[in-house]
Amino acid sequence: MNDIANTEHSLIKHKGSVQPNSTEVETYKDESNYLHGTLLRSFADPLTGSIAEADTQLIKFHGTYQQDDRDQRLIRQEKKLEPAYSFMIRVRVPGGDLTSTQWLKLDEISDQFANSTLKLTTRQAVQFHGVIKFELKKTIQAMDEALLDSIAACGDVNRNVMCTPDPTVSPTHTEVFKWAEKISEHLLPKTRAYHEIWLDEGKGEGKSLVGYPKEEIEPLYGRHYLPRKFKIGIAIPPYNDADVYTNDVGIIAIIEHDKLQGFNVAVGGGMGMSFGRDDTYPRLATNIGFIEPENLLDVITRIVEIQRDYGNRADRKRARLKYTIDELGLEAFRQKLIKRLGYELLAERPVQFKTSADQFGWYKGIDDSWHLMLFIEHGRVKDTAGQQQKQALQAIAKENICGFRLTANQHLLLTKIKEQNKVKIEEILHQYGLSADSSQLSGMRRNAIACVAMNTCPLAMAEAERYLPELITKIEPILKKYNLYEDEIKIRMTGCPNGCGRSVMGEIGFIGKSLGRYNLYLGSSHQGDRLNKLYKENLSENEILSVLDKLLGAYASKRKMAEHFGDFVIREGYVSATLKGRSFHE
Ligand code: SRM
Ligand code: SF4
Repeated sequence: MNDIANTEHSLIKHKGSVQPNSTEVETYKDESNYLHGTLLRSFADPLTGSIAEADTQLIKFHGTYQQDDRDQRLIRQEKKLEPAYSFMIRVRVPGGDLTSTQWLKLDEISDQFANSTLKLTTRQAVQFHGVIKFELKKTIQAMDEALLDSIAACGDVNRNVMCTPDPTVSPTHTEVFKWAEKISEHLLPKTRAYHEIWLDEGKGEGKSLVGYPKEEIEPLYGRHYLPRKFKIGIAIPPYNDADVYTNDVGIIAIIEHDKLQGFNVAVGGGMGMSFGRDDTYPRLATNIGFIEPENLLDVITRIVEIQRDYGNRADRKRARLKYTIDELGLEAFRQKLIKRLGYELLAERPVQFKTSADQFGWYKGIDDSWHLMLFIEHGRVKDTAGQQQKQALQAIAKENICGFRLTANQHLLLTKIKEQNKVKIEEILHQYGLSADSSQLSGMRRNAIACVAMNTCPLAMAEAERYLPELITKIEPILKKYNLYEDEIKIRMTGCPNGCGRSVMGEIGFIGKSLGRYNLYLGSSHQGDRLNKLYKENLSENEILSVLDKLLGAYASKRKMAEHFGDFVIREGYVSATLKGRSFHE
């Protein structure tokens, strides 16, 4: 296991790693003058690389987090230096859709202001890590030049809206994707704080408004915004690559005879929980009915309003919509929604999901253009000695011959490629040590997700992104031994139970307990409509390998035809099926 993973120093607590309670966060929002806070004063302070405590919470609404390099904590503490503060910026990319020009700009920014990597996230966004306080504004202005922003990419508001980046890209898929953009725009905060602070909008450089303006500037969110983050995803069956049921609101597009009929709406998904608190749990969104396209924004707005009015503002650990719904009762929630809408929801339409995985390699779309799904390990675009992924993608973007679609599985789909440009793309990939063909990789590696965790995430208890590739390398001989190398088995790892890598939706899920120790969860469905369940606790690497050897051996010898691993472990009784969030801990 990684040396860094075995050192204790990164677990030292720091300003920013201790989460403020609900009352504090509600007060910060209340006193922020609609997200202005004292950010300008914080940036002007030349004596520290950090910002004021209240501003660390407010800056999230602007898409930015204060972090410190956890690998350096102990060394700096011993030298009596302040932690190595820097900022993570999350770019808002509804549906993960970027042009070549935008990709080039993001690539340039990562070299100029960040740590020369791009992190493609599990919500189809892009993150920069390692931006210093004094260059935050320049970074956000550079993003703006490419028509990109980070408004509401974090904070107690609606986050990046996900949407299936379907490889076949039919006109109906484009129509559905447009809804992701519309929803994202519709639910953006209306305050001009972002434009004033970062883009110098208004008179004078980023001048804050004095006192509260008379007019209501947040008609939907109000001065206190939502009790907690809010997430929306859209899936287009049979693909559930947006892991639609893990969202506060999951929208499932119903397409019949190539025409968009409307959407099933599911509410109350969320992956986070806290160890030691069984009243926190992951939950999948529950279907509440079908709606026609013209009602989508209305329905979503009313759901947000209910969460705004009934969500728990006293306990941030139980503030997500999933708890609001479980507290009210699903039927009571539905009735409240119908009352606010003034019309009924129709009966949900039958839906069949086939997979939540990405489909790698070349695909032909209906408009004679091609799409290429590229494997990016845990979404970290970087150059290494063997593979210069970052340079390759930069070279492809410079050719301006395709679009860039980020996937919720942290991979990258190059879209709308003309037949004659396929060779060019293959050549560029080859030149930088890459291949368009991911079939050499094990099915498990292609189906792996890991959250960022160390060294930037302040909440990580264990490694994830820096460790899962190495762990899979050690599992692969076991897969080969049982002839399972090609099998698509979803494996996911997070460095803590917050669930950023949606590990409770892994057929094999790992959640970090402490450095080098993980809980093992089994039994999620391959198509993403069932949570997994705790199987073994606090395992070391050797224990993980030994447990997986037994499980995979049994799977290879006893599975039924085409039976997925997640279904097998339930049928064989290794774990019971988690049928609803509240029974996750049973
Ligand atoms: Fe997350 C907090 C990274 C997707 C649930 N998440 C964090 C922070 C910002 C840590 C913090 O609060 O200081 C992490 C920053 C790490 C870093 O250094 O970059 C972080 N989350 C990520 C990303 C980058 C993981 C990744 O490797 O891709 C994902 C960015 C998504 C995006 O573009 O918006 C990311 N986070 C998720 C998901 C998955 C999803 O949305 O599909 C979840 C589970 C779904 C859900 O929200 O229920 C998720 N993140 C959390 C939570 C727990 C929320 C809860 O309700 O309990 C936290 C902690 C919190 O909010 O207090 C958190
Ligand atoms: Fe950090 Fe935990 Fe999210 Fe991983 S799951 S990025 S460790 S908050």
